[in-house]
Amino acid sequence: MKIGIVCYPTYGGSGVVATELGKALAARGHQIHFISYAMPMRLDGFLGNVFYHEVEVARYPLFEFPLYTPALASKIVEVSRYEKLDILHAHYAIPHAVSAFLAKQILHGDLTIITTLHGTDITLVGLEPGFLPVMKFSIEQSDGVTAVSRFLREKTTTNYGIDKEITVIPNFVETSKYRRIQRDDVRKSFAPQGEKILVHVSNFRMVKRVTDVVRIFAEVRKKVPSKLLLIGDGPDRSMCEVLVRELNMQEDVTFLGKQIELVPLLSCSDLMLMPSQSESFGLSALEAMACEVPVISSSVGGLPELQVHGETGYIAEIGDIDRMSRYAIDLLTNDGKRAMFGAACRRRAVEHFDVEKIVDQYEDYYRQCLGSTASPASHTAPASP
Ligand code: GMT
Repeated sequence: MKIGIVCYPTYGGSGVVATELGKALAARGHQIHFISYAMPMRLDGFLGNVFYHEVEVARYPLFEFPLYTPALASKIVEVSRYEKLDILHAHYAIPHAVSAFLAKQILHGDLTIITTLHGTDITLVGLEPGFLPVMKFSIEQSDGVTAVSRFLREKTTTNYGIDKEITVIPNFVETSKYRRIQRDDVRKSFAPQGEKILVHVSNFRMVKRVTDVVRIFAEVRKKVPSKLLLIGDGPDRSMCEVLVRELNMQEDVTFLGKQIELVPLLSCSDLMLMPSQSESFGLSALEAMACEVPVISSSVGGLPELQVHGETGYIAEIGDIDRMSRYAIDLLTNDGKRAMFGAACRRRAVEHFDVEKIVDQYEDYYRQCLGSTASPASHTAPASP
């Protein structure tokens, strides 16, 4: 198949899922055309069957705001016409599903559109009165809609009153790449005295409650010699840096900023903290689980679909720093239990969320949508060996 993938290129789960999906599909012989305003973060190095089309947004003194939505629609039309796309897969509904709808109209319907809902596009941003009618409309107009968790499917149906079938296809991880490796050098550089290592990965937005991570660590550190690695960047990072200094923990907390190579960092971690206020799935928790790192998380959104309380980690109410700290101390002071949880994490990642299984589901879904839209011309190319 020839598949266009529209996504955000930035450090965030939806862009990561879109990029990893495209790469996996390309490896199966599909031709993949990424469309975005910058090169997606994980689209590193040359890959056969993968093409990248940059959306250029014209600037003009009259425009106070960049006109991304029509520029993206025009780019979709161009790529679809000249590359003869079978499918356009939009990741994150705002504004991608809107541009996709517009492009389909211009193409007289000759494009099958699939929208994947990821999280705040539904639970936060899309609910703004300024967006809601357009969101509802563009989701309903997509030929296929998927959501990354059952939670998100339910939210979409209830919040928008959408009467359309939404298929749940969970996020995934490449478990052959995301696996625990021996990196004593990395571990030693952060924890020279054999301290335990806690890790958090996010885009440091308010919903991630990164200050809770710092406060949990402050409690843990009173009982367990430990270090905290904070990976990622975003609006709340400065506030967290201030908090770390206020709590006089600079020696034990490292802000690593955005990192692409997560495996060595996750491999030397003992525990991941994800105390989010909202989380439709929690992709970075899954990546940690694949590397045998148990997770202490809040109970929100799709997190209980991902991890099993008392088996792959522990789940507590949002903001219950006390309980999360106790859970963390329990796991960090019990090596046998932590190893058992780590093994359960890996098993769960491999059995339920491995890239190959989930990409099978996307391929089936593409075929199903192509079948039901009965596009006038089929551009399907044979898969290369
Ligand atoms: O909704 C967002 O915060 C943006 C999005 C992203 O691009 O990071 O994250 C969402 O999509 C991820 C991939 O499907 C999920 O793993 C995250 O849980 C989800 N974030 C939220 O729901 C807050």
